[in-house]
Amino acid sequence: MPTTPASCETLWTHAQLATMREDGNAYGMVNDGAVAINDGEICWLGPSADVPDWVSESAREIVDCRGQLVTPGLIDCHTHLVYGGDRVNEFEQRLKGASYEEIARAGGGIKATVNATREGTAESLYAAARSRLHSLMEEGVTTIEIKSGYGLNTDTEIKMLEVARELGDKNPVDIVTTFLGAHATPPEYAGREDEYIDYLCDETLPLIASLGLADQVDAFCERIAFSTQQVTKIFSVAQRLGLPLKLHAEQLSDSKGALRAANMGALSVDHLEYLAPEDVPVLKAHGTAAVLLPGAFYFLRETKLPPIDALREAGVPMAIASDSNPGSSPVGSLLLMLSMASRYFQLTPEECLAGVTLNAAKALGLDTQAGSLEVGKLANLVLWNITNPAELSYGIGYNPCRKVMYRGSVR
Ligand code: DI6
Ligand code: FE
Repeated sequence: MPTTPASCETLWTHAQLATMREDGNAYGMVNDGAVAINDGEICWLGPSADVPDWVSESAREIVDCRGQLVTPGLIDCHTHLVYGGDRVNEFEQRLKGASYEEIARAGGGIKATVNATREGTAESLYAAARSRLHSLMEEGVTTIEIKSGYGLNTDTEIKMLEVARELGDKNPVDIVTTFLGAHATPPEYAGREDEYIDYLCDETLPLIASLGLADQVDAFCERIAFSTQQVTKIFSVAQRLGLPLKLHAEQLSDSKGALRAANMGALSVDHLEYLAPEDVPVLKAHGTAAVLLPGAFYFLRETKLPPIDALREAGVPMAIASDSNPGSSPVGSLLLMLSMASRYFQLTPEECLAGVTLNAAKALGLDTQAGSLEVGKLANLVLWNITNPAELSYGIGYNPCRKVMYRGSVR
């Protein structure tokens, strides 16, 4: 039987290839490596000296990386990129002594952004989010998760998710959308939290699922937000609709949300400063990733550290994300999060890079197609102006990103 000869479109050679595959080598490194791309996917990868003839003979474009670092495209697995307005005035209040929780309880905080997001047109929300998106993309981000949660009514939640989808349609980046209706109680339901949850469960979430606007479902489990029982209710509906789960958990206190989410098979639990070390094995048992958000830790001047040693010891995948949002993490740089994760959380540079590649893919359930350089995975690659991957965590405010390939095309 004649077979179609294998061919490839692009070949990058002579790179320090930090594949991030779990092969026992630090960074899954291939020294002086080459990677071949065809039809948006990686079709061959190995030492430059071993490039097979079918690759070198068919490649239409060959890029000599001159010994520089190539990594998988970065993944920001937790953002609130779409929102109206800003919270600069609240920042000033906090500098004069008010706490994040006090401001939230006084009707500011998330609620202020809800008002601005309800008032914003889809066009204005798109324009503001696009500029934030581009800041992240300039550093080699090729996949971004975006949550709703500043609408808190059906129409505005839909508007946010449509804007997020539009960002993915119009920009060379993959967008994963998350329904976060249970982010806060809207003013019209003040004091009637359970009724708000029922509204989300009976009306908003089923409609959003039927429109295909959400890839996953998140909630904020916290004493200023929703209880584990309320979260369980919305998660049960999500499960019935076939949507994967994740949870903002243990950010300000230990309400055992992470345990509940892991027991329900959540892809990730996020924040985790107040997670009890003894609860960590439950995350491991259910394959739930831990998403660390050093930008919020920094911006809220948190001092309680997530249980990093316990997470590491248990082998829970640790992801790092920007949590980009106007209230607790006004962050436009994922690389800065690597610096913060290494300095505040003592993550090694290898853990930091895994946190924005393979482990971030795990937190989104995308690790079969993204997060590492492996044959058959998406051709999302970054060529950096550095040779040692540790420099990505070491530099503060540098952007050594030189070239980004997204699904096989340089953008
Ligand atoms: N935790 C956070 O850090 C963000 N949301 C959440 O559940 C903050 C959102 C905001 O303050 O606007
Ligand atoms: Fe968040």
